[in-house]
Amino acid sequence: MNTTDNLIPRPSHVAPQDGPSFTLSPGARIAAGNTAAQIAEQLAALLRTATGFSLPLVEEHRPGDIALDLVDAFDGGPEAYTLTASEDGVRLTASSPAGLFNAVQTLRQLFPAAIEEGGASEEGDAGTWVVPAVEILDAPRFAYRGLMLDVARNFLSVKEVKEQIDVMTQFKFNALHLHLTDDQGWRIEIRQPEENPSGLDYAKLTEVGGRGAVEVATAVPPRGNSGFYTQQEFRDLQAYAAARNVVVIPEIDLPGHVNAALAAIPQLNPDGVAKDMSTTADVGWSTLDASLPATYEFVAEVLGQLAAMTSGPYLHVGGDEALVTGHANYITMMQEFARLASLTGKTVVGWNEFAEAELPNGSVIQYWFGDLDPIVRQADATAPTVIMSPAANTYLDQKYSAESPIGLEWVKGGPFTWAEYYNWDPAQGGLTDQQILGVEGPLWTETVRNNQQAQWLLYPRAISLAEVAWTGQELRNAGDFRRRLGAFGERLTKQGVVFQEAPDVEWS
Ligand code: TNX
Repeated sequence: MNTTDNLIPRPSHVAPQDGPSFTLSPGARIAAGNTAAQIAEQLAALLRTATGFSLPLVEEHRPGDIALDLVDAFDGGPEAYTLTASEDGVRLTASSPAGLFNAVQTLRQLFPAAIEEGGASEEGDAGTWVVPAVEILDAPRFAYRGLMLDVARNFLSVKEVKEQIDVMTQFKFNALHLHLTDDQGWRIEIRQPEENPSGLDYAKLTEVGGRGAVEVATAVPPRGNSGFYTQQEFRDLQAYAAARNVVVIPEIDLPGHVNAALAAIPQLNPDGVAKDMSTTADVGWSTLDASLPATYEFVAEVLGQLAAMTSGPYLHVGGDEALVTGHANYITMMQEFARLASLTGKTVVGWNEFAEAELPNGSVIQYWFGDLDPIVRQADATAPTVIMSPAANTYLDQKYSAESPIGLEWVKGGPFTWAEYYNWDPAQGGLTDQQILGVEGPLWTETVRNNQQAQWLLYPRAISLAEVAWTGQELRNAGDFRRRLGAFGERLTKQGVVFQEAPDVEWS
């Protein structure tokens, strides 16, 4: 029988009960009020596929059912939940759909691994679907638990990104940062505005920039995929994510990493001549020009449209590796870009370099490398404004070992396995939990060409990050995590998820 101690991420309180376990029977129903119906339907869909039971949605529960309850007050915030399972039924409670969604992910892991199998099973399987008797009380350590996909170097279609969302959400990730623009590609439609003083042709961003991609000899195939999202597709993607408790954070990388824009729009160049598109994986060689009025007009328009099509509260303005931008120009531009971004009503996010500029109140700093001290000093002491992505603990694009066929290897301290991404505390260098919004693992895609390759770099390391972001430091233990990771292998395999079979893990 499945046990209660294989859960990932590990919940705050798990109390196995002595009484008889719960068995999902062919006549079971899923009970949920109106506001929880969407989550209940997702649970029903998952269970129907594996069990072949009809599992109708109903309003009132009776013994033998799974009940989802939205309640008013709740300790632990909107994402907290309780789960109780006994012979009588399963009951999930939370104060928000997000909390119920989390509860459903936990319940999924309490069923036997066969629950992950597509294709309804035989009738003789009634009796298989047993959940151990348990009481769980759970809440996340951090509000923001994210992954980043670099769709600029290598484009991933809406369908591919949705598949990534399907996998990440079972680990209670709730944020997906999309790196939409870079030197090699521009991935988001920007429409021609009515007010256009400098006569910029915004359609060229995707006409020219959307056709680009990176090219790296060791990648398979060497050239990345090109493409872009229409505004409609971007909205559709966010709706899909939101239904799964995932907020999308779009990034326009500024003022460096902008060659695709410089190639699309000649007026962004001081000589008025469009650059050529580039496929090199080099970084830090392009920049916007601080003295051109078109620069600010362009950024205001792009961020304005991006904010209008973004349902979440964040806009990411990049700010990393502006190595050919003079310092004063960098500060001038980043300050103005951050101001323009906050004028849209969104919370501004940027890579840690941008913290050198004067930022709107409440701006979020994504720490990835360098001196943490100034970030700690600048971080709001009372509000969570730091996302922790230290490269040596979170960079999912790095090789697992020198033999890894794909991945980069510039981050010092490697090789990077599930253990390096598990054994660290986001509250470091004087940062407190109160100052930390959360944790994010970026997947740069210089060497990634499809979802299978992406998954291989992501898993199992992203699972480490999920537990770092969710579970209190005092409850984390690498040895115990390794055991649970091994037990999870069977589920990943049944889901068809590609993962690196870390040699120090006993995979089921
Ligand atoms: C640095 S990390 C970058 C990216 C590259 C990555 C490769 C960061 C904020 N910028 O432009 O893709 O290295 O690992």
